[in-house]
Amino acid sequence: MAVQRVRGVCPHDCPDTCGFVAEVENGRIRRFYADSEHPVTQGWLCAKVRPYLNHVYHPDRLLYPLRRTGPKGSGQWKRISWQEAIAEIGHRWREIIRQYGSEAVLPYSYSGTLGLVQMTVSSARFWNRLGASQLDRAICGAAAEFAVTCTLGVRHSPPYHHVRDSRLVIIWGHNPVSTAPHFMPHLKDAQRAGCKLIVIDPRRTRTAKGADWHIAPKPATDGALALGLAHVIVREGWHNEAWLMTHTVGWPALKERLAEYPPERVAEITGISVADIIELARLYATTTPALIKIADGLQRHRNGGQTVRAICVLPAITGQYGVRGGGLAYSTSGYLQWDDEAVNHWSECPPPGRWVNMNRLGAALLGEVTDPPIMSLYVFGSNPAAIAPNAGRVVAGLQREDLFTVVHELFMTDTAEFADIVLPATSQLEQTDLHKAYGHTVLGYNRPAIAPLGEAKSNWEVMGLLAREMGFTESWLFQSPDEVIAEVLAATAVSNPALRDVTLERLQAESYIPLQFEPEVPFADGRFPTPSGKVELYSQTLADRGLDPLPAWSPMDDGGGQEGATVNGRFSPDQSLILLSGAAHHFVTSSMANQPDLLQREGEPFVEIHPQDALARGIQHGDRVIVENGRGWCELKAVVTEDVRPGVLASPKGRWSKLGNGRNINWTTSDALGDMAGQSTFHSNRVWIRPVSTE
Ligand SMILES: Nc1nc2c(c(=O)[nH]1)N[C@H]1C(S)=C(S)[C@@H](COP(=O)(O)OP(=O)(O)OC[C@H]3O[C@@H](n4cnc5c(=O)[nH]c(N)nc54)[C@H](O)[C@@H]3O)O[C@H]1N2
Ligand SMILES: Nc1nc2c(c(=O)[nH]1)N[C@H]1C(S)=C(S)[C@@H](COP(=O)(O)OP(=O)(O)OC[C@H]3O[C@@H](n4cnc5c(=O)[nH]c(N)nc54)[C@H](O)[C@@H]3O)O[C@H]1N2
Ligand code: SF4
Ligand SMILES: [Mo]
Repeated sequence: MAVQRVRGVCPHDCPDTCGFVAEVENGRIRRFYADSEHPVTQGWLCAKVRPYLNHVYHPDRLLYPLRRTGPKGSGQWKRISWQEAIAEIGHRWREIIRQYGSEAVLPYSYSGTLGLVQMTVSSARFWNRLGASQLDRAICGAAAEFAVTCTLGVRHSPPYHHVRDSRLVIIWGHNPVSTAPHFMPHLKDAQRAGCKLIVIDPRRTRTAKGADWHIAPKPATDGALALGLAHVIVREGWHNEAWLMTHTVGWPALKERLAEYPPERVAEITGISVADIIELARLYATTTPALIKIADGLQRHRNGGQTVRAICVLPAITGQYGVRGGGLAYSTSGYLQWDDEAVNHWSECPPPGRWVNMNRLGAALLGEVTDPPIMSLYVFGSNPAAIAPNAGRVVAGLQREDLFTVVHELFMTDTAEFADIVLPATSQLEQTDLHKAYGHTVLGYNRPAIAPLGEAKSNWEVMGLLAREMGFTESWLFQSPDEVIAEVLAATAVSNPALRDVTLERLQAESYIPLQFEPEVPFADGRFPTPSGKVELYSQTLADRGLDPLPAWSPMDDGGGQEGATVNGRFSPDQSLILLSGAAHHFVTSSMANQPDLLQREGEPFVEIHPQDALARGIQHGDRVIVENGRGWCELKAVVTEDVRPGVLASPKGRWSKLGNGRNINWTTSDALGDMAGQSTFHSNRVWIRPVSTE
């Protein structure tokens, strides 16, 4: 039989949204590789997705629906049919809805796939029609998205290759070697042509190792650093007063505010010397074009929104917005927003249910959300027991005997272990979808390469089964994936000219369609779609919400949850450290963290600690250590290294608790919300660390 080449798109939470090719023979994929014709992927995939066939054909793939037969979490299951599974879900939901109302059902999904059909529409239409609780999807970048939108009006970002025109790049709390790898070849070329790279991160990341200058501030002090740089720039007269007068609102007020951030004070807050602050300000203001590149890790702090606001100030005071090779690179999401009504069909649904912040899952399940309480949880495309903050509370919530939990998954994850019903999900190679990206503007169509393995079904297919079971009849609940794509494309094209000649048929024929947006350099036309039409250094939107309308810095303020601690004596404030848990190089959060080959490359779960901090606690390289606070604890291997600054620990996110000793780093992280948009605050995490041997 002939070999078929099928093009697809990487579904994972990554700005690169690569194109790939699967070669299929007799219904099985023989080869899988990067598409050399995809303009961003350019023929290579990252370390995580290169061995993707091991993921898709993993012997642990869930292939049939399962019903729990023992106590929750006991791992006792019985295979059932899809018909039985759906009937049981319907039966339980009808009972719950009769007694508590439909808001007692909470769908929980996030970034297992970023596709239009399998994520966006699958987490909208059916649940809206049901009148379920709405999930506030604030776990990742909510504060930065809000802060950037308040300040600049929209999330527009230059194409990766524009960095070739930069003379200076500041990568700020972002680790693209691991998290946006296809940016790197362009940056490397720029560096070879003389561009200087500065990385600001408390940890010497893979990205920082390739920098000319690595600056390691204390965590959550970047807002002060940014305002300190602005202070110096203005004091030295390196700012662009004319640009500020024309393109911004609130410059006089901000200028006054900057007086509060002299380098001496900022040095105290950040742990960066006065001389370094002045030198950084000088380099940034006098080497142009200068690009500042951020992502979301930076703002996963209690003060994360204001941190991003402060950083947004810098390209404004130097007049760098709209300059090719300069400005701010954050996200391209704002270029293409799917038509809200076509995605949601709000107008044909009951009024939206109350909002539940996904960062508060544990608390919500344990009684924070009442009237009605959450009586059923439906999880898909996410692994909250491993990835949500304050995991001890999440797991306690999942253990509730009276909670009816359904998990739709490819694998028996930490979360699926607590389900009443487990449903098998298709992988990207078995489903249809359309992907926009947050790092570029190439639209990609994913065609299934193979039939679903076992009895696996896609998210959208299950939504149709559930809709029928619940007695719904609206045709938009039962469209094929291609029909969903065609409807949303057509509706979005009405207001977005870039989509005018993009059709399903073209996508099917061409697979990848690079979209063109004007101007190519963000804000080169001087237009900022804020209420004032200018860069809002002073934001009335923030003032209206009772937030500080000017950028500011406040301390991060996590107490380590000691309030609930039973081991008080252990937690003396001066012994505490701040634990950062950013991206692992070989996983996408918890996706792929069950792949033997990738697990081997990542090594056993570890925590990095500075030699000084290790010495003070009697910790040696390679020791088993307990990382703990009032919220919980987990056991890791100590890596003693100067790659983290004193006072800081680093341990990558994404580990499956069940593949270790039952707990991962999120047993310590905080479920407090940040200063803007209900943001998660994973990195504002005060912990204590000790060798396992000491009690
Ligand atoms: N390989 C890989 N790629 C991924 C992911 C993954 O898990 N693995 N996850 C994907 C997802 S969901 C996302 S949202 C993106 C995130 O992409 P990034 O934001 O690039 O990744 P993070 O590692 O979360 O955070 C970046 C850096 O922020 C630093 N940081 C934390 N707190 C502070 C601070 O206060 N100040 C400063 N200056 N730096 C700080 C951390 O040390 C970390 O190195 O990556 C995506 N890509
Ligand atoms: N400590 C700490 N924790 C963090 C973070 C941090 O910085 N530190 N970062 C947070 C961030 S930024 C994010 S975005 C979240 C990400 O957390 P999640 O959104 O939960 O992402 P993943 O861990 O990748 O888990 C996705 C799950 O979806 C499943 N899946 C994949 N495709 C499909 C599909 O088509 N259908 C179904 N039904 N399932 C599918 C996968 O098998 C996987 O188990 O993690 C957060 N957790
Ligand atoms: S995870 Fe990112 S870099 Fe890796 S294949 Fe997917 S889109 Fe490309
Ligand atoms: Mo994320």
